[in-house]
Amino acid sequence: MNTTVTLNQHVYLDQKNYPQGTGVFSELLSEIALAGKIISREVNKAGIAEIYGFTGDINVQGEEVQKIDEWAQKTFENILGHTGHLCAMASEEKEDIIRISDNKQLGNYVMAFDPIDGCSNIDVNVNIGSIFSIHKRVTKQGHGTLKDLLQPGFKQVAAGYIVYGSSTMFVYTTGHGVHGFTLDPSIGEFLLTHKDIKSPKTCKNFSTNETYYHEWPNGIKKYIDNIKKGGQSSARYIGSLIADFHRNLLDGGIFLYPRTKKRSNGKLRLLYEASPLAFIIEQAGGYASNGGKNILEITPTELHQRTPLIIGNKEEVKKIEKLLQS
Ligand code: FBP
Repeated sequence: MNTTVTLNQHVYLDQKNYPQGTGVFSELLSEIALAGKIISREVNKAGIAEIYGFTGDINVQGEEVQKIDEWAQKTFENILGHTGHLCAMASEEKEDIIRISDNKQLGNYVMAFDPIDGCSNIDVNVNIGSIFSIHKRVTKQGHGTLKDLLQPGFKQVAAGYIVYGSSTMFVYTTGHGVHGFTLDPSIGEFLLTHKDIKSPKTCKNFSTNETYYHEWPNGIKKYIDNIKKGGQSSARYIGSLIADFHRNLLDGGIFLYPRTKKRSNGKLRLLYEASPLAFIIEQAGGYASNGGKNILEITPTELHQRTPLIIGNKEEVKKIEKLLQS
């Protein structure tokens, strides 16, 4: 008989890997999962709930704010701000640090998150996702500061994402493998369906927006030209990072959003997108690079820093690093 393991049970057991486990992670991850369930419910009825379209505001990235993005932002902020385990948060949608309310308890962790990644896809019913990254604070007490949030990825203590697709999945790591859970809407629980995910050794897919081909560095052009000649990988690009990443994680592949002439630092954000996914892929046996350096070794200097991102099959990412250096 198959044993059913819920996300909460799994996190609780996972925590035993830490000699000083206090139950904090169990609570944090289960609150993130709660936010995910609420967002999933709304995403599933987005058309009916009238949350398609824009609010009329422009966010810190200079992009029009989608209604669903603003709504998901508030959901994360409200739920996670009440846990008592965070001393600060940062979101792709907010210019500054999100301060925990003065009447709430402060904890020892900080969380960076992207409430909805790829939200421009929601109006056309394409998979989207939420991403989170947790660090232990480095300041001693009080409200968290930039110092707590601007830490390199290798210091993350947990990272994960929720993908809102044909089913809703929660994928996380605390540095002891990568585990995936599928939401059973009939009981409202995430159940373990993908234990100890390992990135396949074969590179079945390559995912990139080839519109930028003429703006790419030569190394990237060469790599993509070669991969096409080889004929062993298929082009698969959804244009929704979590959807592309998730498919490649399970199926084998590589995702590239390199620098271009117009975007010398790429498009994706280090704190909210690249760094958490780099932690996950490394735990699954893959690798993430900015083209010259391991993403996890980059120390951010600002909250909304962008980075080129090449992530997935380790051998292929290393190959690209070499091409870019030659
Ligand atoms: P947003 O945060 O504005 O949604 O941008 C992120 C993203 O949509 C990723 O999900 C996706 O991988 C990428 O941008 C697509 O960019 P492009 O349209 O340039 O290919």
